[in-house]
Amino acid sequence: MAIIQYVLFLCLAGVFATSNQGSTDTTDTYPFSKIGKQYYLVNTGVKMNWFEAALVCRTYDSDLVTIETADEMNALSFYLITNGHGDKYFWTSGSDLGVEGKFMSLSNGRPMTYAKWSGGQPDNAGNNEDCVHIWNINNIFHMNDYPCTGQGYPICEMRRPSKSFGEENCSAGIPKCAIDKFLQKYLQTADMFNCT
Ligand SMILES: [Ca+2]
Ligand SMILES: [Ca+2]
Repeated sequence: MAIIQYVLFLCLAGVFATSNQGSTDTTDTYPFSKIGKQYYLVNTGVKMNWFEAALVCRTYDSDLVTIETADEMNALSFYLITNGHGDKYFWTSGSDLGVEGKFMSLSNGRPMTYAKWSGGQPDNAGNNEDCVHIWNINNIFHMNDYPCTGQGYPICEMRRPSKSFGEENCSAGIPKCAIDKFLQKYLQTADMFNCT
């Protein structure tokens, strides 16, 4: 009898472990903190160059921050100032490494849609400023192009779930459902090129 109870216990433990994995993904945000409407990891442990900062964020399955709106910029600026980081430089995902003067986000591969440059920036000083950091000018953080090999701290942005797969019939946090939707869309698109 004791063995049956033990087996039952193991089965139930397995069920609960599985159900825990599949639920409440959205509340499991550690070590990211909510700043404004999104989650970020502001890493002020070690200064590093832009390339290292991008890699650090990847180790957290995240990306260097792409600041997309004035609200996002203001929320980050307020957080950094009020938490005693007003004297530090922080890396963002922006760079014009590919084509001089064309600032792109390393995180999403697209042109930067928002910028809050400080006065006279971007100036590509010394023909050597291709990475975008934020720095504090008069108690508000602004953007500046800066040498990619310069030093700063990473701000990593937690990835948001993609909404492009038609999630109306999918429960949140079930990757297989998203993959199924993606494949459906892909196959529909592929059919367009099938002329036979
Ligand atoms: Ca540049
Ligand atoms: Ca500059």
